[in-house]
Amino acid sequence: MYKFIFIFLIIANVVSAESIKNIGEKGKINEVDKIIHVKMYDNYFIPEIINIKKEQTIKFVVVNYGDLVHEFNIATKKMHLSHQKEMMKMVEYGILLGNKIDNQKMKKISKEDHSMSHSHSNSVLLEPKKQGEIIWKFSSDTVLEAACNIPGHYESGMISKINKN
Ligand SMILES: [Cu+2]
Repeated sequence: MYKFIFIFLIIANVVSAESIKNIGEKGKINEVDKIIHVKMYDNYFIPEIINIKKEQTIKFVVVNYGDLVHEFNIATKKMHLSHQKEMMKMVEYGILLGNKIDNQKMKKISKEDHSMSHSHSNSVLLEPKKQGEIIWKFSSDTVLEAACNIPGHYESGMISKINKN
């Protein structure tokens, strides 16, 4: 049984408030149009294509079925690429281990380096067997993809295409 423990973490995300607006906005629970279940494996997502309509508010229920820590992050390709540098730093600091997140270390280090700990509504970082969720309103025309930015995962295909039609 999967324990429904939510870790709404705490992603080192370099996204500014302005670029967040560019990709949509945090959705409201009472405005959810559709629920999409996302399964994380090592290293891919199911589904690989996410079909939504513009202006819809989607609740993503994300479960990590892999043996590694994974991220589900909704952003532009450019944002993912810059976020990957932050994730690399989290690995170097020893915050992000293969199958674990050292939350205590993250807390400690983030006091000095804020990019190491702020939580963003467009992403969730999950240890194996954990579940999380994102409610996102797709209010922009920007081309988006969902991706995992843990070093090596994006390159190996941990991306889902987001189709707005
Ligand atoms: Cu991953």
